[in-house]
Amino acid sequence: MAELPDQDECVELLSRMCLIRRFEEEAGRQYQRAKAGGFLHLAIGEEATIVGTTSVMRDDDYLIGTYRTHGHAIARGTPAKSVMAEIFGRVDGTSGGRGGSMHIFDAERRFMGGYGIVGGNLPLAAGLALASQYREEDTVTVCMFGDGASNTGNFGETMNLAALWDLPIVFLVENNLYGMGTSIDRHSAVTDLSKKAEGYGIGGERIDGMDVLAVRERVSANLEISREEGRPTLVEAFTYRYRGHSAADPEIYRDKEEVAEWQEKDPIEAFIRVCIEGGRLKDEDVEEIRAEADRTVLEAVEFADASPEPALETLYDGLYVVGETMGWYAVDERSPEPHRGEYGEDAPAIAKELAESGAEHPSDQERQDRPGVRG
Ligand SMILES: Cc1ncc(C[n+]2csc(CCOP(=O)(O)OP(=O)(O)O)c2C)c(N)n1
Ligand SMILES: [Mg+2]
Repeated sequence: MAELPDQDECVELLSRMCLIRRFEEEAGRQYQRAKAGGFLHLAIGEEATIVGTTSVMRDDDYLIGTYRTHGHAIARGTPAKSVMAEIFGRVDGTSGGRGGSMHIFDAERRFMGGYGIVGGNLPLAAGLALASQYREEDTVTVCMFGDGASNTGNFGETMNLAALWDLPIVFLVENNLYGMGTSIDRHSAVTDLSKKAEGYGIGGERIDGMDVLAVRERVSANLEISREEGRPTLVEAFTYRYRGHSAADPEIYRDKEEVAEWQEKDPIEAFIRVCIEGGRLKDEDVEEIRAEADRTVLEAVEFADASPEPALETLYDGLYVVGETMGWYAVDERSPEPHRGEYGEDAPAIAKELAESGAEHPSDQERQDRPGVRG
């Protein structure tokens, strides 16, 4: 059993977990009220894995996650109101309202997103760690991803390079037993994910992701290995999401008993028990922590609601590639030279003009007439 930290640390850990839980519940409620567009993936049940990990990271370490990362940003210190405003698609959101729930990002706190492509954050994590190595900094990148992501080509490619180049990364698998509606024994040939990178030279260990203290202890040890020895490590944390994959999941792939069984091991309730038994917290402290989380989240909703939507004329700001891509587009039809709108200050204006002139698919003849189209 991991050692119980001092009272301040216990308050901090519980406060973060309660804030994330309350935030996620409210985000789900607001989604039902059509306050957010796109998808919404909640991490209720996974709080100990998230908070245990971030609580032992240094401020200058990097964290990168998936599309289920409202809590990761909050755990890293991003204000709840900025995360809520992003979910609402408002200008005061972490990505100016352009990313939404799946693309929370906070470079200042080194939370590097927020990605919708399953496994897409793995090679990016390698890039972050390579940057640390290149600059001779002793920062470590923590890359969190799901059990499902361990089946992607990116997983193998990233493990190989990370091991080959001795990159300081802790790969942290949030094994919640499902990739969408597919259980791990139906989606992964090797179900012990701590062993899945062994063939690439990266050993791993399994931990109880519902126990915040166990997560802290083992992630801390792995961070030190990656930092001191300059090499990748892998941790598989067993956790569980109580809600469906996304807000649009009817959950026909698991029964209610299974969910209830995991709820018995609730990471917040379990930690409260340990803190009370260990004399670190009293019932009143717990009540106050919950009330504070409630206040913060309700303020976050108010803030998000009052924040304006991005102005229409900013629609094309921040786009990297514009021009013909604003209408129909196929890679093999383009010539190698730069295209209209891909350079110069007039790019946003051209993009707007093209979009306004209609994005409908052109006729075959029009396609043939376009410059660079091979007959
Ligand atoms: C490359 C890619 N393939 C498929 C999808 C559709 N998709 C979204 S989430 C998901 C499951 C991922 O499960 P897991 O990695 O276990 O993460 P979890 O949702 O359980 O946190 C899939 C298949 C996608 N977003 N990206
Ligand atoms: Mg999963």
